[in-house]
Amino acid sequence: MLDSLGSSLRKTIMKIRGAPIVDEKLIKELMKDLENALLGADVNLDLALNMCDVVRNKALKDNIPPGLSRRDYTLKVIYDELTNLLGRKHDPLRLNPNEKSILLLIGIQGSGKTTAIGKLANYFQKRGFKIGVIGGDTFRPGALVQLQQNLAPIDVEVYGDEKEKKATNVIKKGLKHFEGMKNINLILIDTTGRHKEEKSLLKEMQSIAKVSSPTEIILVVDATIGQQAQAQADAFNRATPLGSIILTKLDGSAKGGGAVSAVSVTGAVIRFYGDGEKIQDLEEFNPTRFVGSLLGMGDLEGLVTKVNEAFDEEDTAEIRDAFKKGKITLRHFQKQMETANKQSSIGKLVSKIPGVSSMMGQQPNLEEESQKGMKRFLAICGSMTDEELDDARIIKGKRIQRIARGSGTSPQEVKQLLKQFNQMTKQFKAMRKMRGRRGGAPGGLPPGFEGL
Ligand SMILES: Nc1nc2c(ncn2[C@@H]2O[C@H](COP(=O)(O)OP(=O)(O)OP(=O)(O)O)[C@@H](O)[C@H]2O)c(=O)[nH]1
Ligand SMILES: [Mg+2]
Repeated sequence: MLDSLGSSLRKTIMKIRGAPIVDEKLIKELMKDLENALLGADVNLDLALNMCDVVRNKALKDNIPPGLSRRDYTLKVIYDELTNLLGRKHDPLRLNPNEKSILLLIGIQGSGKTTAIGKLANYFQKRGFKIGVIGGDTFRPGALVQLQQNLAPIDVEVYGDEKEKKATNVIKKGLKHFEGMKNINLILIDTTGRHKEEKSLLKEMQSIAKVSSPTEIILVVDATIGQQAQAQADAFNRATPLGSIILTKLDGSAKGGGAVSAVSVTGAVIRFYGDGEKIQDLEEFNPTRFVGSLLGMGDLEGLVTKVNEAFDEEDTAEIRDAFKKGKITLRHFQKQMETANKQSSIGKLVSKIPGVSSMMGQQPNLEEESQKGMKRFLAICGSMTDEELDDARIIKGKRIQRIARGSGTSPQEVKQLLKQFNQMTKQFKAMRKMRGRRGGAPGGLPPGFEGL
């Protein structure tokens, strides 16, 4: 997968590892290699240059915690920035097995729709779903036979009607056919590959979506087109903000890096990628894992953990110090949340923080709600200036409006967060006083605040 990009990136990593010292000269040289690797994979010039600038600046200018080498830190920065470039978050497709889900696949001619139907059927069958497939491609002769052949190995029923020439009619009939089957809980709809460009494709998509009410519309994009994938993803995003993307043919594409970064820059969600013609050649798209495999992560993984821990320790020391002085700010909370966000059992962690679960407008122990609340909290803090994070008292009037706009929340939500932050700092101060009197360890302090 993405062999040439992977191997040139790995060469850059080896160079850093083998260099006697990591200085400005070496970093400059490495950034040239990195730039060439990215441009060679058809990553957009501005994106590639911007990423190299960020790496250069961080590698040379950031303060590195004691005990960590500039070499290790530089490697970690490259890993982080590549992950940013290739997709910020892992957003897997989770379907409710207790409902009948419908996935509608669309895409221009030859993008890999029919193959992807087989792959998705296999993927979800392995996860316990009972699947029905509708052959909505009424255009290409033999389309139905191809679909049936694709699905034969996994014993999935395909509904089709070769006499029917109107796609919407076949789909309506197919849905009716599966409607009566109580055990079917996932219907996959293949569509016609008549379209060579986005406009006519999106028009057809809208008419099919009208008759099928899909749970999700998935645009299938051929990764061999490299950064041209951006135009498709953009047009699709505008037409259906709730859709997602499958990138295909990443195995055979020298331009795969360009396609992945181009789609990622549009903010579209990439759910899966195809890396072969066979039914099992489908992978969930997880940016960190994806970059990990590009870099030959095995040995980098330990390094990433080490660097994260070094920074977390520094943050914790700073927060401990602030607590001792009774000067907790929103910035400290932001840091703690970011750390908690990286960990897996967020719900449990968050519910341990006194006042935080209510601060984020949620029921304790509801993991999904916690994540939403945490995201909202981080979005609000992310729209504050340094000055505001350091002193929440100045956040009033116009500042509240600006923060709400910047974070996609309402002024009420910002006010709510501020109000609860105030209550929480009071609670902390009270705890500090009590400890001062009793001299014992407090119970129920948040993660990172224990042992203060
Ligand atoms: N190497 C590789 N080939 C793929 C992948 N996905 C699809 N293909 C191949 O791409 C070609 C087109 O795939 P189809 O699934 O028929 O594409 P389609 O979008 O249904 O095509 P139309 O219905 O004609 O629009 C076939 O030869 C597939 O085997 C992939 O991930 N890797
Ligand atoms: Mg097809």
